[in-house]
Amino acid sequence: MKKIVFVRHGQSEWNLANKFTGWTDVDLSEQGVKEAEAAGEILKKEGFTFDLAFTSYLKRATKTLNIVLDIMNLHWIPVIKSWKLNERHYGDLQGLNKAEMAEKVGEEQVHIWRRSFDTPPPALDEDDSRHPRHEKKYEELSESELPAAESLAMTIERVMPFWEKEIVPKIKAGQKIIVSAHGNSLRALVKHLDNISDDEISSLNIPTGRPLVYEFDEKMNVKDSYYLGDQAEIEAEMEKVKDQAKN
Ligand code: DG2
Repeated sequence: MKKIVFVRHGQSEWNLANKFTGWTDVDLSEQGVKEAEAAGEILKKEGFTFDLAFTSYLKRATKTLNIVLDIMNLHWIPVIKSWKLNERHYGDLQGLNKAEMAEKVGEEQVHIWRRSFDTPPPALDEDDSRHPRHEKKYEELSESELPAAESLAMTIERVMPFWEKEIVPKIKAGQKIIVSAHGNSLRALVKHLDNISDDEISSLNIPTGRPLVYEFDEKMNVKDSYYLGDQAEIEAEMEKVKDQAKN
């Protein structure tokens, strides 16, 4: 049976502070570290093992992966990092509090910024120090690849070719893979795998630190998908993500 495990990083400092994060490279919170540990423990308990791991360039995802692999005694497996698995770039919203913004501009506007399919948030100026062109780790990106703000549709345009080219062939070759990424880069993947429409995807929310397993048949059709862990807790965590901008 071909499988892959996705995990959204554990709670970050800015998830805790309820701030739009995007490409801001914030650390895990104390709770986030615990969530990553719990993810490693449940994967171990359920008998999972991995040959290869993928993650983004952002430390909340790479650290989550390190913690999971360490707990599973798999710290030695190859890890492929790519900016293509980074969170959706939240543009000029990065650093702003989601609930405070809802008070200021209304919940509906914040919902559009967070969950609309193809409306990007306000863009960063090129000379803004938060723009990725000022960061060494994004030196490899071409002018057209450097985002100043991304919608989910724009995120899909970079995540999906990476999925098809770098990840799918390795699943087909029988490798057991874990991907540690972000709320919206994972929503891009889940949208594709579950064939979710552009409208329906707005109601999908991914909790932090919960392993999400996809099983495939020989032709890479999805056979099953499920979160590991207490299902009622996971549902409640998804609701919390959904309501993050509510006061
Ligand atoms: C969150 C997602 O990204 O936020 O960028 O603020 O998964 O890296 O914590 P993550 C951010 P929402 O789209 O759920 O508001």
